Amino acid sequence: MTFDYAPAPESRAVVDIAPSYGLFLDGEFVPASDGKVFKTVSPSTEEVLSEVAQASAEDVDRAVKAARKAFEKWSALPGAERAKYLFRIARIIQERSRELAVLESLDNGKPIRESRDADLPLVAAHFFYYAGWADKLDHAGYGANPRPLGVAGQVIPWNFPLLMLAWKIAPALATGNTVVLKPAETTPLSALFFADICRQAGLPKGVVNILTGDGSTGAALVGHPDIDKVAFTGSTEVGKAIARTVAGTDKKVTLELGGKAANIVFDDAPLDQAVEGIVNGIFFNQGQVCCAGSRLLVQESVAEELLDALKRRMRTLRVGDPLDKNTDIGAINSAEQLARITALAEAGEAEGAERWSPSCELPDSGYWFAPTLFTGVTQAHRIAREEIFGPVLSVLTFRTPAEAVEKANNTPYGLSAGIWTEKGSRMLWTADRLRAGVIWSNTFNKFDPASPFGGYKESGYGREGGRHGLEAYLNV
Ligand code: TAP
Repeated sequence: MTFDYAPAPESRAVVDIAPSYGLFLDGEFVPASDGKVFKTVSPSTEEVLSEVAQASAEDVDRAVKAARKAFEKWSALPGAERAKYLFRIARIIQERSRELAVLESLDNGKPIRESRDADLPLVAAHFFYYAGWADKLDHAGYGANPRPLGVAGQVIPWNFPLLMLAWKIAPALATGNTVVLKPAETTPLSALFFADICRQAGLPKGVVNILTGDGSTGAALVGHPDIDKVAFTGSTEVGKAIARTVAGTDKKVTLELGGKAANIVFDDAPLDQAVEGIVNGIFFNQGQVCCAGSRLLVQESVAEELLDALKRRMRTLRVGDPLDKNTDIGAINSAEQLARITALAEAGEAEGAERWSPSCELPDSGYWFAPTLFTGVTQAHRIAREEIFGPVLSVLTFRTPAEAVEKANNTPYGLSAGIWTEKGSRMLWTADRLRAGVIWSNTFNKFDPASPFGGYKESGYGREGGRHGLEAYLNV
C-alpha cells in the first residue's frame, strides 16, 4: 500500500470528523443515558477534535444485553458466513485506510508514516487472518466443534487504538462471540470510525458495541455479571485490579500488560543494523509500546562504538507534526503521559545516570518529549526497573552472555526481548534463557497476525494472535 500524503494541513482534510459522537450500541449511534460527554484533543496541537459520549453503567448494561441477544444468531451462523463479514470489514479497512491513518495520527499523535505503513496494514491483516480461521475452527487443534464463550468485554489502551481493537475484535468475532469494547479515553475516534465500518459491512446489530468512556466505564464493563470473557490491554496496575474483580467468577480472562524489554547487543553483532533496531525498538510510537526495547544491554567491548553510532543516528531523528510524512517522532499521547515520562527522566538524573538528547526544537503547543538516552544506568535505578512508556532509553553494559541474561531477566516483566549477534548458537542459547514471551533476533518490533504475542510474569497471561489467539475465545 502506498499513499502519497501531502504535508499538513492538507492531509487534515482527508477525514471528516464530526463535532460530536454517540456510543455505538446495538447498531446505532446513541447519546449516553445521562447525556455526559468528554472532549478528545489532538496531542500535537491541543485542538479539540470532537466531543464524545461518556458511557454510564446503565449504557454498559444496555450494550451487554444487546451483545447477549445478538450472540444467539451470530454464534449459530456457519463459520463461512461469519468469515464473509470479517473479510468485508478487512477490505473496507483497506479501502478507507487513508482516512483511518490520518484520524489515528490526529487523535493519538503518532507519525503518519507509522499509522500508514505499520498500524493500518497490520489492522487489515489481522481481520483477513482471523476471517480465514472462522470456517476452520474444527481444525485448530482444540477438538471437534469448539464453542464460543458468549459476550466479550474488551478494554484497550491508547498507544495503538485501532490495532488493539483489531487484536481484540477479529478473533472474538471469528470464533462466534459478540463484543462490547471500550477504547481509551484519549483515543476514541478510530474505534467510532470502525463502528461505522461495521455498519457499512452490514454486520448484524449488537455483534459489536463500542462504548467510549473513561476508567469507570471499563470497570463497569469488566465487573458486569453477564459477560463471559474479559480481554484487557493496558497497565499492570489496572490489570491486577481487573484480575481481582473477576477472581472467583467463571469469566475467562486475558491480560496484556506492561514491559521493560532488554535489547541485547553482543560484540559480534552487525552494529549498523543494531543501531537501526535500537532506534526502532525505543522510538517507534514515541516509545509508547508495551514491548519497546527500553533497556539497551550492550557488551562492554563495543559499548563506546555503538553509543557513538547511536547518538549520530539520534541526531537525524525529526520530531514534530505527526501529519508530516517526514516526521520520525510524533507527540506524546496526553499531558498525563508526558508528566509520567518527565518525572521518570528526572528521577534518572537525580539517581545519577547521565542524560543525553540531540538538540531539537520542540513545537510550542502540544505534548512533546525529545528522544533521550541515559548512560551509566545501574539495575537499581528506577529508569532501569519501571516502564517509562516514552522515548527514553536506559543503557546498561555487560561482559559475558550469562551476565546479559541475568540482567535481562532482572525485571518483574517478561513481554519481549531482542538479541543482536551473528552467531546462531549464541542467539539460541540466549533465547532459551530469557523469560520473555516474544524474542526478536537481529530485528525488533516485527509483528504478524499469525504469530502469538503475550507475556511472562507481570506482563500478563494468555496469548493474542495466531492459532493461540483463538483459544482465548473458545470453550475447548
Ligand atoms: P490504563 O489505565 O491501564 O488504561 C488502559 C485501559 O483501561 C483504558 O481504556 C482505561 O480507560 C481503562 N481503565 C482504566 N482504569 C480501569 C479500571 N479500573 N477497570 C477497567 N478499565 C480501566 O493505562 P493508561 O493510564 O492509559 O497508561 C498508564 C501506564 O500503563 C502507561 O504509562 C504505561 O506504562 C502502561 N500502558 C501499557 C500499555 C500496554 S500495551 N502494555 C498500554 C497503555 C499503557 P481510560 O484510559 O479511558 O481512562
